[in-house]
Amino acid sequence: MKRVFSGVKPTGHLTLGNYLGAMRRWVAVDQHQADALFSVVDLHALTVEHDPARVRRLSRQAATLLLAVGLDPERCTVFVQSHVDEHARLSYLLECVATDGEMRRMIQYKEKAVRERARGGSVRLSLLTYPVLMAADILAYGTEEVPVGEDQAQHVELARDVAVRFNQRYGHTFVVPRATSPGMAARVMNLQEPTSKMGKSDDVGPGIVYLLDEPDVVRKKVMRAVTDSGRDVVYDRAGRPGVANLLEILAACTGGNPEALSGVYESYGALKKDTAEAVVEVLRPVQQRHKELCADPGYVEGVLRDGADRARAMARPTVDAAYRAIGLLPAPSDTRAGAGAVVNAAR
Ligand code: AQP
Repeated sequence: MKRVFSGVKPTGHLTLGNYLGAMRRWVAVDQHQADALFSVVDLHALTVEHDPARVRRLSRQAATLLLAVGLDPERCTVFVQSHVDEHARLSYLLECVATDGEMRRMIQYKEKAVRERARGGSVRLSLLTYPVLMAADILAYGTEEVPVGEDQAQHVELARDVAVRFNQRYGHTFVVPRATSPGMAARVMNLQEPTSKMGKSDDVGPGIVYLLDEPDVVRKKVMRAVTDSGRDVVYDRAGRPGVANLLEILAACTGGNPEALSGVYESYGALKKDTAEAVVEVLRPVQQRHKELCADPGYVEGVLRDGADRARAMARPTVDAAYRAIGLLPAPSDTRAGAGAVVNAAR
C-alpha cells in the first residue's frame, strides 16, 4: 500500500480552502487507498509572531476538525507533529543538504517575510528554513504521495530535490515523494480579494469562510463576495476571478463543473445564493460532528496519543538510517534494532 502524508498548520481557524483543497480528499480517497498519516503540524505555526495559548487552542481545534471531517483513526494515523521528535531530528540533517539559495527562492518565504516586516516585526530564521522541516515531515515516513492544495507544490518539489540529493550523496535512504492535487478547488480564493488565496492566517476575515462559521455568517460572506463590473456569469479565471472563484466553490461543493455551471446562471445574485447554500450544506455535518467531539475531549486525546505512537514507530527507522548514512555514530546506548547493521551498510 502506498504511503501518504499531509498536514494542516494551526495558524488560524481552518477554512473552506483547507477543506476543499485538501482535507476532503484525505477523507474520501487517501485514507481508503493508502497507508495515510495526517498531522497538525504545530511546529510550523511558530515561524511567525504567535501567541502560545492560541497555538495550543488552534492545535486542539484542528485535530478535532480532522476527525470531524471524517478521518477515521482506524483507517489512518492522526497526530500532532511536535509529539513525534523524529520531525525535528531529521530537519537538521536536511538543513545540511538543502541550500540557502533554495530557501530564499520559496514564494511563501518571500510573501510572508514582506508581511512580517510590514507588521513591524522581524523575520524569524524558522520562516526561512521551515520548508526543510516540511521536507522532514514528508521524508521521515517514506511518503510517496503528498495530497496538497496548489500553494504547497513548491514545498513538495523541495522535498523531492532534497531526497534525491541526499540519496545521491549518502546512499539510498529516502523515498522520493510527489504532490497530488485535487482537480477542483486546488486554490480557493479569498472572497474579498479573489486574486489572493483564501489563507487562514490572513487578516481579511470577511473574505474567508471558516469551517466553524455559523450558516448565517457563511451566507453573509458569500453574498458579499467581490465579483466584478460585468453582469453575465462567465467562467474566466484571469478576467473574472471573483465569479470564477464562486463557480469553482459551487462546483466543488456540488460535484459539478464550473464551466457548465456558468451557463446555468443569469445573475451574480443567484450564483451567490446557490453557492452560499451549497457551502452551508457541506459544512453542516462537519459542524455537527465537531460539536459531538468537543463533548468528548478524552476521545480526541486518545486518538492523538495512539497516532503519535504509531507515527513515531513508522518514522524512527528511516530517521535513524539517515543519521547513520550521513556519518553520525550511533549513540553508545542506542540499542534500537538494526542500528549497527545500517552503520555497516553505509560504510
Ligand atoms: N485556499 C486554498 N485552496 C486550496 N487549498 C488550500 N490549502 C490551504 N489553503 C487553500 C491546503 O490546505 C492544506 C493545509 O494548509 P496549511 O495549513 O498548510 O496552510 P494554509 O491554510 O494556507 O494556512 P496559512 O497559515 O494561511 O498558510 P500560508 O500563509 O502559508 O498560506 C494544504 O494542503 C494547503 O495546500
